[in-house]
Amino acid sequence: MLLTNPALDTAVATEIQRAIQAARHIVVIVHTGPDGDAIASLTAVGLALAQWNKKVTLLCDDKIPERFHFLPRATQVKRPPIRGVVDLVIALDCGDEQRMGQSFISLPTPRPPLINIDHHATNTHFGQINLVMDTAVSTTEILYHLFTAWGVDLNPDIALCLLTGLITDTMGFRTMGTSADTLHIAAALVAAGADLPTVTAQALNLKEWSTVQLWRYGLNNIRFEDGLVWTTITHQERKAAGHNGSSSNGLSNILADVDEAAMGAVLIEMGDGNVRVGLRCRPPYNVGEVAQNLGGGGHSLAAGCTLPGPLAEAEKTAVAACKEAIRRQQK
Ligand SMILES: [Mn+2]
Repeated sequence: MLLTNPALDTAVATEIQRAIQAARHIVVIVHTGPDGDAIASLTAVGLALAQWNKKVTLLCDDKIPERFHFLPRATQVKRPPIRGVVDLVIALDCGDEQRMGQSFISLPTPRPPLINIDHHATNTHFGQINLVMDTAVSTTEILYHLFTAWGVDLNPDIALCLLTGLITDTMGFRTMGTSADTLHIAAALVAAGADLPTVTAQALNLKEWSTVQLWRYGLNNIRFEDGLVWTTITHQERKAAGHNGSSSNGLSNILADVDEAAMGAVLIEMGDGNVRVGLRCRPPYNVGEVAQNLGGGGHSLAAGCTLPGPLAEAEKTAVAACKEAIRRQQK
């Protein structure tokens, strides 16, 4: 069962195929702090281009977390800089050039032509060829349509990668964009040999010990007032947890899922003194607006911003903004 998506621009799909066929060495890049969709897109393209006997380098600034090592080729992902002549670059799951970090900056100059394949609505179309489909729930969904159009053999390894992107970006088919199409594609991938329980266990359920430690500190400081559940994590606590990055790794979702609450917020004090604020809510509330008013951005149900320290001041600002948004909605 193969599905064809009327939204796929077949002219662009052909243009990309020609560019790949003409290139000898192709570098494929995903964003810093790669998530399941990014890693799975990277390995899927690596496997597909191997079918065309291309020399491919998979590149990412950051280490691939161990729970994603079940994906074929995940342990072969290199970190910049790369050596040798590069004919073509493919960026996956990146809304803009900066998301690629050093992997892009350190490319040999003059820079090789760039193909941009992504599903973020805010994509800046930074490539020479751009395939941006914001109706796709994941970058691997776009790749599914591309591979089908190109006649790539959807073997169990490739199906496993594509399903992993679908599962991670929809949090197991639970997000708003999940449609009948999403489920049809997932069914096709399972039929092609992808093991759904493995993907769910590895990409969705497993978490690092440092994440649970971070949550421990966060849950210990938790507050609930006027519809807002929030918490703060100091830089010292973050360090003690062994946590890298600025994400709460899902804690903000847990807070926003408190039945009696309207919004959830996690404030993490970073090493430079700034405070990273992660905001989540359920309809009809809108944290996108709150984040935007505080100089950040995101979607209506998931957004974030960075506020200057100290932590107590940032907390006052963010909490007041969230409570105000809740009050306005409840009027
Ligand atoms: Mn994605």
